[in-house]
Amino acid sequence: MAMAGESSNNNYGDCDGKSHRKVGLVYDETMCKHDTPNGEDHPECPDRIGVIWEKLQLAGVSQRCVVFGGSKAEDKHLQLVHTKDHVSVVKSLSTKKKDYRRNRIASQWNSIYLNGSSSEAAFLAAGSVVELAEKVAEGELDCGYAIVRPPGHHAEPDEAMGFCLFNNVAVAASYLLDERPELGVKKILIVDWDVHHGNGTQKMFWKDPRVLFFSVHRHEHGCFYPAGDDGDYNMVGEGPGEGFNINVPWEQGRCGDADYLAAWDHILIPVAKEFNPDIILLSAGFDAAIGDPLGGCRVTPYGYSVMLKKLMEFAQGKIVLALEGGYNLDSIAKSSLACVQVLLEDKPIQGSSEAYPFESTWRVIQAVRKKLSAYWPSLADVLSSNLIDQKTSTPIIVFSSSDSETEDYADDILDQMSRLNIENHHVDTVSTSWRRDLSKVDVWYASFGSNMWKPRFLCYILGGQVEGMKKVCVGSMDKTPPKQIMWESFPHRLFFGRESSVTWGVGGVAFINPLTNLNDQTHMCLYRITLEQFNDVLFQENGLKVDSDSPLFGLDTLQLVEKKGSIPLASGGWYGNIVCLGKECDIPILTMTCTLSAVEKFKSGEIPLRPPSEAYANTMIRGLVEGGRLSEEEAKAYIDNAASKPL
Ligand code: Q9C
Ligand code: ZN
Repeated sequence: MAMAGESSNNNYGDCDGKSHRKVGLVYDETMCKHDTPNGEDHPECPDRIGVIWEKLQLAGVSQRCVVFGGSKAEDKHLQLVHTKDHVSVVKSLSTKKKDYRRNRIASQWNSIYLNGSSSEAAFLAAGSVVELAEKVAEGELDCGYAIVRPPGHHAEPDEAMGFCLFNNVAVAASYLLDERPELGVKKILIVDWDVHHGNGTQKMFWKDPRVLFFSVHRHEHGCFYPAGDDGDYNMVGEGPGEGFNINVPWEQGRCGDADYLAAWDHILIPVAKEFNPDIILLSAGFDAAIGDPLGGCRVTPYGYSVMLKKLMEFAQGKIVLALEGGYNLDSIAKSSLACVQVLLEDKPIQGSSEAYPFESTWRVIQAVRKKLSAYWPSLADVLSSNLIDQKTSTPIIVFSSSDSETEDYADDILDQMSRLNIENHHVDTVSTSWRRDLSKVDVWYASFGSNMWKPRFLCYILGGQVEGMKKVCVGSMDKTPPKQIMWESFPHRLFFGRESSVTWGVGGVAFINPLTNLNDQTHMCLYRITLEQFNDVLFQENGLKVDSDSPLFGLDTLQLVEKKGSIPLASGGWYGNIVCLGKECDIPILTMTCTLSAVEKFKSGEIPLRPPSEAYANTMIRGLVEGGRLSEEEAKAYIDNAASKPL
């Protein structure tokens, strides 16, 4: 509660002694009423804007902004980009008495649902972006964020699509250019970072050089929504608008901060400098965010804040964000908060991203630069090989090419969310110290289970998933592949136990008895990696996050295991015991298995012995065969033997 004498409705400003920018926010609960007609679940759900608003309030951020309720768009403003017909069809939706009439209309469009409140919400969404853009253009506000739904960027002149009824951002841009010339807005940059291509916006300004449209989106050669060639980088605009349409079409999902920031640094920012916009409108979908169920990308709140910050260098910081997509409620709330904090300029951006762009990202960026260099001289230089050598290669991934590939790895997503959350930034700085030391020491990691198949092991280094796995690996922080690989046999008993695993489903996984037994020989594939990477493998094998601020297995423990041969770790996981199998080239050979006490429990039956699943056994067989260690028959017999003998 505010005390007497204190201003309780101090909308923005210097309550903490610092000066902030005047940031507008639009939020109106009425837009929550647009919903599916029968109450079925849908990703574009009413709660989306509610959770964002709640987050901003709880963080104490909305209180420092100037807050507006929505206002309805006027027909004549909507008709700047939409046909008269389209505007009147959307308007008529509210007067339709029966759902089935609306359902009929919805079914003529692609990916649209409608209810009795859809029309009102659509008019409010568009009108709110218009109002906010007007206030920023006038200088009454420095910048702002319109938390609106339904989204807009898929809506075309004469049709709704992709959850969008009116093209909110396009309406606002045309309003400034055509209806308010006295405001002096002559050039508008529209940036669309929604994971989907802004096909509607592209169409509306296709021949218009006053609007530079930049869309970065998952494209997959035209297989990702809204499928087709519209989002291709060859689509540069036409007539006077030629060169004023820029598409950055990702060839794959899983793009993250590094990929987006590379597109910013090597395409958008240089072009924006040349274009020199009077204002920026941002189609701010948050469905490229990590954890989004439709996007399959990995942009973090930190990534969004850096992208936004870079845009604020233009047009004296006049920028208007309008919410587009974004379907993970937690992700969109956190990403929105990060953006509003940047708009407020109230603290430095904190966080870090350790990954490099994908190889395919550099390919796309180079193609875009080449195509657009005819119009934007700053894109003409060829990118240096030092730069594009900094990349993450894509491991073998078995994914569907649908618009969702995140279902299978919720756990990893949650791991990464907490790791990369801007509120947890300190983790990165603390954890780097042990990493620096351990990155200088090499070890041989001796694998005897599925990791014998190199592509499977590489998932622990590069991240990813191969055939047979039910879960994606996050990979190591250091993605350098193994420096050397070789095979050896060791006198330890191989066996299979546990009912099921997260990665392989029902069936046992491989262990060795930490004690030697000269009657047993276990084939192992040895990978020469750093001790830092070994820890990241250990974390992942034990279901732990890789962002720990201390290693599981440090230099002191390395010394100890070389002396003792076997030591248990405080991992709590199934592979909580390190065994030193000897040395090769003066480098210790380490493996990870269960503890001695677990072996006793396997023997007593307290923990079950179980043969491996087919997928797991096949992965081991592939490793042994492709590694040239055994023939297929030999490999099969070897595993059958280990799986059937009593301990
Ligand atoms: N296979 C926005 O993010 N998906 N719209 C349809 C059909 C539609 C996304 C999938 C995705 C629309 C604003
Ligand atoms: Zn989208």
